[in-house]
Amino acid sequence: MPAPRRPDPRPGNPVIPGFHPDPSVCRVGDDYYLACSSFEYFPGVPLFHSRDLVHWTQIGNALDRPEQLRLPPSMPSSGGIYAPTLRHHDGRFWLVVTNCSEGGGNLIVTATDPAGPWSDPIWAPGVPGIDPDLVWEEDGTCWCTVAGVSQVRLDPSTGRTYGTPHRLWSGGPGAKAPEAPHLYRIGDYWYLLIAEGGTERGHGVSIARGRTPAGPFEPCPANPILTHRGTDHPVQNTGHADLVQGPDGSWWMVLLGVRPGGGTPGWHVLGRETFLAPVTWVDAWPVVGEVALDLPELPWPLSPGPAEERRDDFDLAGLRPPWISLRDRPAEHCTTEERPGWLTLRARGGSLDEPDVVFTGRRQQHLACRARTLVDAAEGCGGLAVRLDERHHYAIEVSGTEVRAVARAGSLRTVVATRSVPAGPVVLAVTITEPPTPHGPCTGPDVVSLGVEQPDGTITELAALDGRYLSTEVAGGFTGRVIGMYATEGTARFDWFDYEPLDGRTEAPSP
Ligand code: 6LW
Repeated sequence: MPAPRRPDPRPGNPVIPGFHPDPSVCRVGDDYYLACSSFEYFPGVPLFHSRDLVHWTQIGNALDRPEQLRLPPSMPSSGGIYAPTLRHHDGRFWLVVTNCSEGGGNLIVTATDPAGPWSDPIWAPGVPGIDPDLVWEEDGTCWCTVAGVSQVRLDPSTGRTYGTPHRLWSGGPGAKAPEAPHLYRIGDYWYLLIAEGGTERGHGVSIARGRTPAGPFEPCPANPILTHRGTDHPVQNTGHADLVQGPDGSWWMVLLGVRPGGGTPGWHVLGRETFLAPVTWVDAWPVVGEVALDLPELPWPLSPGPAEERRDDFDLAGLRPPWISLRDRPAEHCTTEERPGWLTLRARGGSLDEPDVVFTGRRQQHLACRARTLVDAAEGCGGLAVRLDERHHYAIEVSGTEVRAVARAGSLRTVVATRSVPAGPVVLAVTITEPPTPHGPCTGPDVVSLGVEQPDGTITELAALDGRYLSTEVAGGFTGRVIGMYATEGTARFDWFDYEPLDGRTEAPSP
């Protein structure tokens, strides 16, 4: 049975909580930058900045214009943007990533300021797979390495490839899914870091080294250099890593992991999160320290965490970087300019069960939290949802004077409860808490409560639902929960949205 989760520590791991998988990191001077996958959400590829590797502030999204990212309306969840690599070379940031949707492929964008703007995409159709990595030799030759693991020479400024892709090294015998390659020149060797075992409980990180970027590669005798498979560590599925060296010469690994909760087999609900681990070197091989919830002392002072902005009043012309919309964000369906100080969402038909419902939200980043929003649905139907995908979500919505709590799990969809409310704007609330103790082997990971706030501030609960149905172990896929506002009929307007951690960790970035 999985070990019970501990509450979120402060400061500590995960360093970027919530659905932020496949981290790729680079450093320029004293500044670190990190990019993650984003799948079916727009804008794509969230970008973070840090001075201490622990506190990260989202500074933008690399793919934030429709010319850079088009996701077909019918694309199911967990399609779209997979696994970027972020590097700094020759005075510019280079980001290579795969758009796995129809009409997509591997693309490169560049920027001088990682906060943007990023260039239009340079397509690289000759790159033969997902999880692309870029590395340069001293003479400027650039290699692109992909899952499998294979490699091709590439001109990243044109996307043109040269020669046929060649196989490098596929990890340990029998391990599935050799992927997430990153190639580095460190000292006298070229190191090929990969993930293997799949992104589930068998996940791990292995490494090999060679004298040239094309190999041959000699596997590390201590492989996998990181895995939590078969352990009761509170962080599971550890893998998909990237290495970075601090300005003081110390080495660090960023990686993805999950925090399963509840009984057996354990359900993780926040998606794959970004963790940090120290790295030392023995005999020219990296040794990964513990992926500890409470991080060890760092060799530099911690910088202050990002400013806490729990409430978004929608008082800017656009939306802050952490807001993500499903597949696209055309102004006619999602805008803060139509009624200043409000987010206006205009439905394009469909319900939350459709892949292209009009939905804008933020990642759930805390195991326990509360989100509330003031909605005016006089001209339609809108609400507040905890969304894993189109087949797994819980929502509280208002239409006229009726509030409904709705649950969708797999092919079952139910209106769980309804309540009459006076005409006019209403505050909808979602509160997520750990399940009551005692826990048993069948206890779910959390409880999702859907309610309406009364004028005196108390919340009337319409439904309290087992959170396991909004977990990756039930729903499948690569994402995590996103809490957000939606419109399914006419127009719904939202005056504010606030998100409050309830588990003691307060410094995570908020929109
Ligand atoms: C990604 C692969 C992986 O392409 O999951 O955990 C896939 N690793 O490297 C989707 O994130």
